Amino acid sequence: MEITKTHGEFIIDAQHEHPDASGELSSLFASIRLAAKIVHREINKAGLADITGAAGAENVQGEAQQKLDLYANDKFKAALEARGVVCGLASEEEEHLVSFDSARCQKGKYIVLMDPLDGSSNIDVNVSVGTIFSIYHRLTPVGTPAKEEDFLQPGNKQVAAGYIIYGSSTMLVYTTGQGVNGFTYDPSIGVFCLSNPDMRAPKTGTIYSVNEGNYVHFPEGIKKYIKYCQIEDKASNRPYTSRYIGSLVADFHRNLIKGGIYMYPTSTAYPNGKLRLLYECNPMAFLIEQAGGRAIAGPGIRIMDMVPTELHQRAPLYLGSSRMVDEVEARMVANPE
Ligand code: P6P
Repeated sequence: MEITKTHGEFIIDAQHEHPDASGELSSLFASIRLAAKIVHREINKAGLADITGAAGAENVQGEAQQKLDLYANDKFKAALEARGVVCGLASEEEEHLVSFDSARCQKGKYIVLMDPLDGSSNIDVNVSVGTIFSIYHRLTPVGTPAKEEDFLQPGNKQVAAGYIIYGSSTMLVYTTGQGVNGFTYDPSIGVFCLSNPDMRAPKTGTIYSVNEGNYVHFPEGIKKYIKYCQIEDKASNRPYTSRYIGSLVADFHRNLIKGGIYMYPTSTAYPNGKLRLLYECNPMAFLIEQAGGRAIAGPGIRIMDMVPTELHQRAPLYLGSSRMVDEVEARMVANPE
């Protein structure tokens, strides 16, 4: 097979376009690629390697930690620490922020937030899962330990964000603010190859993704939108199709390519929404906006403008094709809580 441009080559080209680039972000991405290859290998033999199944521990959210959650967290943490360009990390699997304490790492000018294995409850049933990451410049002085203020930045300050989806193939999809590009992993040669250059979210679509089991608890505007999706209207290609995998990265990836909207509204179980603002909502919001879509937490509330107050805070999330987000937003405005 003709090898298209590898991710390493793509990053070097991008670096040459920015003469002031120090190569540190390139090095950071090399560590992400390395950890992704290791996690890819374990996921693809999870059933054999006795690393599926709950590890017995619980994460800060009280969710049973699957062994692969912990494994992925450890591999990404180690890879990010090894190169001395990242001074600290926040993770769904870490109750507190991790400040890398070597003098070398404390000179690093980046911090990373991540969900090392989102959707991991699907591992045991062989459904696609993903790693989500978000990268910022640190705010505290280089040479000092990372502090919470480095992590509580609004999403509009992200330097880069992306995900690895471990599905029928493993893909890296990310942005540095210059559009969105997708790279497919070829395990036979161990490289990520450019497969989806300049990914664009269709302005509209016919797929809506939401856990309708929570319907009775949804805000009135969301109920109205779900009914709008289900009512026949050939002129606007309705009824839409309901597709919900229960794995944000998988639902997002499909909707990015085909057009669609993903919604995790407030509910009685999750009065502030379920997804985490810092390492799920913000990175996915950066990606969808760079691809021409929208991401809001409510009417007029752009996800990336929200100022975080806690590492693991949650937020409602409505993101995808811009016109579909417009549609749900209009119904939230017309039916205020
Ligand atoms: P529910 C996985 O736990 C996750 O964080 C997302 O990946 C997914 O979209 C959502 O939660 C599923 O939540 O409540 O519908 O099972």
